[in-house]
Amino acid sequence: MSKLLKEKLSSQTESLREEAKSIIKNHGDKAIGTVIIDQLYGGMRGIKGLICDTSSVGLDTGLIIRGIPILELTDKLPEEIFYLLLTGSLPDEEALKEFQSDLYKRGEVPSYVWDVLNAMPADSHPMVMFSTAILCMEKESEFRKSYDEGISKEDMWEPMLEDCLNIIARVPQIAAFIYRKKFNKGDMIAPDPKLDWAANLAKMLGVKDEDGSFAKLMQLYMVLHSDHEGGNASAFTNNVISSTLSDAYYAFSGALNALAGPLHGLANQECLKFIMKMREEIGHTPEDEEIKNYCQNLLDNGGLVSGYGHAVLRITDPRFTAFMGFGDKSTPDDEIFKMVKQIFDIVPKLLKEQGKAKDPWPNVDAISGSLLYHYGVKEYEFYTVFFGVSRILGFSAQIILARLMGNSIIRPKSVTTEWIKKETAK
Ligand code: HAX
Repeated sequence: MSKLLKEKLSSQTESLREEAKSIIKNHGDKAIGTVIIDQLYGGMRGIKGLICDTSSVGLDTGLIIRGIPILELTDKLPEEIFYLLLTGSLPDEEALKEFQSDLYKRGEVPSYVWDVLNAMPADSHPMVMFSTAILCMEKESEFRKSYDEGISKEDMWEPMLEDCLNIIARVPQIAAFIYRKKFNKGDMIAPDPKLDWAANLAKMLGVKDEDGSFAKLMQLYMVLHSDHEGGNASAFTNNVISSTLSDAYYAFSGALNALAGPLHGLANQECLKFIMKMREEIGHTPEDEEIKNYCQNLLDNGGLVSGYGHAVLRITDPRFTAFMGFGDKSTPDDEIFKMVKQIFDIVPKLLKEQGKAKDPWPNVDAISGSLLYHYGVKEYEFYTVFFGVSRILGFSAQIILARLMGNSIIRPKSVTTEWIKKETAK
């Protein structure tokens, strides 16, 4: 076990619990908002109903991790980001080294996972394979074992931490296995103890990377996708499942299934698909006017421009900006990357003119695929798996803290249409 990480968390336990108790005691009955009927029909959008301390997303700031804007964290390692998400501060060198070596020791994936993945139909989506791989490891859960042995509520965060660290350590290998199996890339590639978590993922995928820039992309990718507060569809699913005292294997598998929807994490796959289709239908690398006409036509026919719009943001997603900076440096002449930039110049204006989308700006999914494609990961069905590997850092931090705080089971109230009709008739 990563001693320094556990000690750090342990030392915060009492004050965090006292703080929550005092807030509830002194302000528990204060209203912090109203709920209007529109929100019941609109996916509960904007209703403040959860506490999540790992990160926040401001409509005009984007992702902020423990008070630090994401654009100030782009040179960090995902391991450092996990430490920050969980404890509120970045690790020093000693804590980072200890944490990395702990993760490496936990990295062995049970062999039955390979058997399960090998037995799946060849046309299974990589997200189905990923979610299944996590779920089939549930029998490893220390949390469930401890629960069965009668662990007290106060101590539940410890086996939850244990499970999460085991899963974090194993997902790069699982993702790489899925990639290599599904797309016939050959045998598994072993991890290298000298490499960090993201660099190991890059290595095990087997992508040609002579100058190490694909490993750098993986590092940035894993940092940018690590968390996005607690109310987005996958994080919410993760929180709901774990609030029933289900363990992390159940929670992550379920959360990944939510991430796999085209309005959420699958948008990165859909976005690249959209760009390739546009290029194919136009018949050549399109000029600005051709992109404008194509997108206008799509919107006129009720289509969605994948990678644009957001439930919370009202600015260009800073994660998009970070990827743009990477692409400008590393892949400036790439044809698809250039199309992403053209679309960025054109689509916000079209969405504003259409006047439906509340946020006409690009989100992270509008660009991530173009960079992966440049480095030879052309199988866009796989892209959401990268998102999931990274987001498991945030899922983990959120449910470890939820158990540490002893959060209640999540159970909002639903009402019937009849009830609404009666209320509005009053
Ligand atoms: N293209 C066309 N129309 C869009 C649009 C887009 N990119 N974004 C929103 N709209 C439309 C909506 O479909 C909705 O239309 P109707 O009223 O006809 O139903 C209207 O504009 C209002 O929607 P909104 O309130 O602005 O957006 P929501 O909060 O309901 O949904 C979404 C936010 C991200 C789901 C939405 O913008 C969307 O579908 N975008 C494209 C898919 C996408 O990029 N998803 C990834 C989001 C980031 C993420 O979660 N990554 O994992």
